[in-house]
Amino acid sequence: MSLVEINFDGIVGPSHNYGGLSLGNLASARNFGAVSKPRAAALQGLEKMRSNLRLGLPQGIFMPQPRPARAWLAELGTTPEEASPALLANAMSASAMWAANAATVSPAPDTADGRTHLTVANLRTMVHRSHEWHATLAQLRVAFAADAYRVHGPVPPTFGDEGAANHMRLCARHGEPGVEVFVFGIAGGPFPARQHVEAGRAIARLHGLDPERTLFVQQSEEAIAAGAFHNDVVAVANERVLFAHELAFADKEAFLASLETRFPELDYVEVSAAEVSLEDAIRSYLFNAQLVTPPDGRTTLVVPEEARETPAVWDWLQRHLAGNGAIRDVRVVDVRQSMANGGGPACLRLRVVCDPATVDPRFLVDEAKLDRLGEVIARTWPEEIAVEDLGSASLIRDIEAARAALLEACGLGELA
Ligand code: SUG
Repeated sequence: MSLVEINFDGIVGPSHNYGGLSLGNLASARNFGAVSKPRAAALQGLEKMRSNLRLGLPQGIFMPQPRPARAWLAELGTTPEEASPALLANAMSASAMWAANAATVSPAPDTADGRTHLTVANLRTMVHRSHEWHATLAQLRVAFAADAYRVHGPVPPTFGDEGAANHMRLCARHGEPGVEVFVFGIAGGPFPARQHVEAGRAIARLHGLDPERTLFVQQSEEAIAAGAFHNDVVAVANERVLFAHELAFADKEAFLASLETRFPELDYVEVSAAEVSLEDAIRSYLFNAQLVTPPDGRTTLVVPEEARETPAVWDWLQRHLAGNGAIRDVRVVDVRQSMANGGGPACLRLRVVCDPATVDPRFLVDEAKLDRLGEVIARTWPEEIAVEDLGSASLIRDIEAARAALLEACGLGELA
């Protein structure tokens, strides 16, 4: 059995819009009311996947969810036609595209029963995301139906859980045992702390993790207050490397000391606040990058265009590359439509270390399949959506038909 890391990207759904629904997510607030471009957004996502395939990385996909979320509206005793504009907006978000919030994943080498465990995130803090888990769970159960996996329902919503966006794993190589780090928030200034420590503890128990190789670390209040609504906005880990902003964690020294005790090979790369302010880090999403190991072994950072456009960030990256730091290469991708809602390259993907032969092949892609998906999207995804039009009957028809066409192209009609 050969274990590799596969990035599963959420395909941007046909209802992608700027509803301004995420308190504490500065981009979402800034772009509230802008006209979205769902077709361009989904095609940008496909191009990011293509670029990662060309790095030699395997690539997976998740399907968009049914929107409007009719089942959720029905639980609330209403329908898309009758719901208030506010409820309808919460039923129309394409936020499931940010697959880093789909689940927390513990690969087989870390777990007591030698299976890969996935716990779907309850996403209870934001109304528009609180109903995602039903469709996500259904999809995970299809993609990871093999014996090699154990897919768990959400932890009780009393304790907020936003999935892999607040989880990091340090290991010598992906297929070897790792140290898992669960990051939680307590306070966030004016903004909510979305990840509760008890959610992480529950997941660690359910996944059968070794307490000696599991850490719980508090995110700094300053980072949340500056707009780091998930830890993956200020830190990212891959194999031996932890790449983080100086102000990411509440008690950095204690965290690094306990991590180094458990994982002496740690290669910690810090960006100081003097070099890159929290504001620039969050605006550019320097850390919401995919830190990956292509087959040539050169640790590569996949950053959004906004990182190149932020001088302090781009200068830092150039200095790091010139100094032969842990990050050997930087790739730039255009995911501007997602970025405008606070979702960078890392938000769009869920990492699963697994044997590709055990994954339902309908969730894996090569370039030819990306071409086919691109054709469906170019033909069926709405070109633009203005928030005022979310209730339009013809738009809703188009959105539902577009998703159905994609499911059919992927042979995943059972998710309808
Ligand atoms: O939960 N944005 C998402 C962005 C999630 C980013 N994910 C990670 N950091 N891993 C969120 O805030 C915006 C929706 C709107 O405003 O319409 C939104 O949900």
